[in-house]
Amino acid sequence: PEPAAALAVPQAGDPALTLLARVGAVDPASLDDYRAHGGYAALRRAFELGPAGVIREVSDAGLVGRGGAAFPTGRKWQATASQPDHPHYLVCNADESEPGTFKDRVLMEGDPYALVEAMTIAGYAVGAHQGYLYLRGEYPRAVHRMRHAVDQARARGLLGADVLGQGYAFDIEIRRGAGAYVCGEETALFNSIEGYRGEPRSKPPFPVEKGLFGKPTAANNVETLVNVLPVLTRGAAAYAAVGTSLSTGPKLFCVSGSVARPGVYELPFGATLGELLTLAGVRDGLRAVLLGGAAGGFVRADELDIPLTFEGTRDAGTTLGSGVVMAFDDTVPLPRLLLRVAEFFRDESCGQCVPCRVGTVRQEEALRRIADRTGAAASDDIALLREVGRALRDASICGLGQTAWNAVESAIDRLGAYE
Ligand code: L3W
Ligand code: SF4
Repeated sequence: PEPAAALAVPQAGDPALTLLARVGAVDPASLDDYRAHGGYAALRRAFELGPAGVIREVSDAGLVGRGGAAFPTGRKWQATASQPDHPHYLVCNADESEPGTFKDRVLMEGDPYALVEAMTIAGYAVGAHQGYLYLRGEYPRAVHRMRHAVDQARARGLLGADVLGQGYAFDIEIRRGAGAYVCGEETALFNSIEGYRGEPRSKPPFPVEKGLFGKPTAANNVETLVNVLPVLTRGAAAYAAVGTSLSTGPKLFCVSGSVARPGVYELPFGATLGELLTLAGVRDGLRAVLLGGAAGGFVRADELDIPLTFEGTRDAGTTLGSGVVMAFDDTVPLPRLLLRVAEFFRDESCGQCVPCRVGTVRQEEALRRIADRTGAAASDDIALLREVGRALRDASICGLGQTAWNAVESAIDRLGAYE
């Protein structure tokens, strides 16, 4: 049977969609069906434009990364392509592990050839001949479908020594993760591929200069890469006309929690949080919404007019992250929920740096003391949480430690969690 995540795509097959248009409408096992649904038009266009032309289109489209940090994709590709050191690599980060994120899974399971085509275009643009798809280990169906798609593409001359007879060599190797959240951090992911422990490296140097095997590497999220297809088939201007001037194009949102219709929703950037929740059938008694996942932050039920853009959420003092929208009604015990978030970070910390290794433990201890207490939180535990949170944010090596206090802080300051 199809997994819940794929079945839960509420608008599958809707021709008005861009990223989800083929999901549910195309046979994910059939390269011919993919082509019959417009597949490989973008790669042909890429060969017409040449690598520099592709990067120009992606830059002009205003495409920014969909993994959470919104870094401009064109700038990343240009920086990789211009490195004198060789070989260059293309890495697709499909280690989708942020709690509440399941959009990349739906793309890979429902439209796997789209990712193969998009990775080929990205590799061509940055001058790579080898791409790696680092796929979350807990996604066996996505692994199966992506493997099949890569094999079929290779058998039909769409990967390999001479892609589409254009004299460009490119191939894709799939690597499975082993369940560590931190391996979604790009440099930990490189270490994992190289056979080392999945521990993040200090940045800079950025991967565009020294990435996988110490070579120039463009690392992009699945959804980011799939966006390159409409950028090329529709053109940069048409793509950039969707959304806002700073957040262009369509975005996938992963809606879960206290809603009638959880699933992956595709909307143009700029819709409000309230509009999205109405589509998903928000239930009565909404208390809070967690945006951006465990690494993100809570907003209140009276803040649903926040625009779902990178700049809109930032201006509202929160984050869009990778597109997580988790709704909580007033039956959810907030102290227990925050304790669960803290347990997650303590569990997933790689232990390499002290602020995170120790800080995530101290944070969990304080939240457990608070959760186990029946009355109001002791102010000294809140003060301790703030002190630990500051150290986590300021001194951790990677995003895991830097964001481990975000949700707790927002629950205290925005929701008045312990008042
Ligand atoms: C060249 C520079 N490249 C930055 C590159 C950098 C990376 C990208 C973003 O992710 C986010 C966080 C959460 N020259 C560069 C440069 N780059 N400066 O741009 O970099 P950075 O460091 O801002 O972010 P990051 O460490 O890659 C942290 C979000 O990720 N997050 C979500 C995780 C989960 C998922 C998922 O499950 N799919 O994404 C967790 O923290 O929002 O903003 O490529 O190399 N000067
Ligand atoms: Fe490891 Fe945490 Fe330090 Fe990141 S912040 S390197 S996960 S210990």
